[in-house]
Amino acid sequence: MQRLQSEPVADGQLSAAQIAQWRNTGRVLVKGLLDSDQLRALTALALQLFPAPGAAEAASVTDFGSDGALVFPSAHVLFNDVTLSPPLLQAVADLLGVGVDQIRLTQSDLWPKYGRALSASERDNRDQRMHVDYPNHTILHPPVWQAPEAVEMIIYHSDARECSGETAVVPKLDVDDVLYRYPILDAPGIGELVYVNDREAAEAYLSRVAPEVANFRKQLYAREQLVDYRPYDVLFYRHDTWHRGTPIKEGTCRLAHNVTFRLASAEWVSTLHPGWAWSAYRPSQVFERWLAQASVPQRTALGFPHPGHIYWTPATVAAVAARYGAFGFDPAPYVSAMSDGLPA
Ligand SMILES: O=C(O)CCC(=O)C(=O)O
Ligand SMILES: [Fe+2]
Repeated sequence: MQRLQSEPVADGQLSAAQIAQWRNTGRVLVKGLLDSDQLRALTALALQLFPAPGAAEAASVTDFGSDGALVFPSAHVLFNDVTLSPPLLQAVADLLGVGVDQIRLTQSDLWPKYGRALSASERDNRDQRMHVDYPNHTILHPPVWQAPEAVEMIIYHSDARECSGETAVVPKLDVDDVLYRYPILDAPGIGELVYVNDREAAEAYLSRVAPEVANFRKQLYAREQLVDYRPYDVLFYRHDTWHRGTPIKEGTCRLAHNVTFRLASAEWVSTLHPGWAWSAYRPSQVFERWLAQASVPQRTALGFPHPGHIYWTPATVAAVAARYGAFGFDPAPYVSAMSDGLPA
């Protein structure tokens, strides 16, 4: 099977060719984008937080995510910093062809996937059915291919040579690629088809209830490529990219960090974690502190109004500064671009 290898970024940024690859084929795998010292520290933290392979608790983890253990915003500031690191924000903006102030975070979850010999149920993610991610990220359907509204990524913290479990992706070959017929309905969990995660169970179900769909999907599996990831490679993909998770080698654990951003205008793309404000009131006040010290683009990516936004008036600047001033919030960027708050 074809393996997709990472390509270095140029000067800390995605190259024009890498951007075009994402826009045209639906995926690009890059290396060298993120700060590896910061990521190594995050790997160490994740290894402390999650059960070791073989531990009793590991055996019961059969689906996506860390169950809140490492999601944004985290008490572990390092995790927040990686989620909204400047090269990552810039890469997302470059892929979508917009300014950094036009992107919004909707997902950040770092999670362990453990190797197991058998799938535990139809909902097990051990050997996933081919799918696209849009059904549980947006309440609509992705727009036409040429107008993407979101960027998904996986930052790998493990090595495919040790744990296998490569994400499989189906590149879009050209504008008329039949495997990318629109709308995208050929997967369990869309329309009347019920959600099944396990590949064998899903394909058996589809052969029974929707043989044409099952037949179509054979071509998807035939064309999949395996993402030959190394630590800190980043796979950028989309809500309309065909892909799936494959089995992790028994006795090992793969750490992967899924991060998603949408266009500010695409309000129908859901934030998958509790709303950011829900993290205030923690005794550590870690969210308030993080927000106060974040950069302007980092705050904007959470929906905090950008300097010059009509929200900012002398009254609101003073009020927000009063709320966050104790944590070091500097209102200067919002003051200098302020509207006077009076009707024109
Ligand atoms: O684990 C992977 O490599 C992919 C996971 C995935 O696609 C999903 O859970 O939606
Ligand atoms: Fe997925």
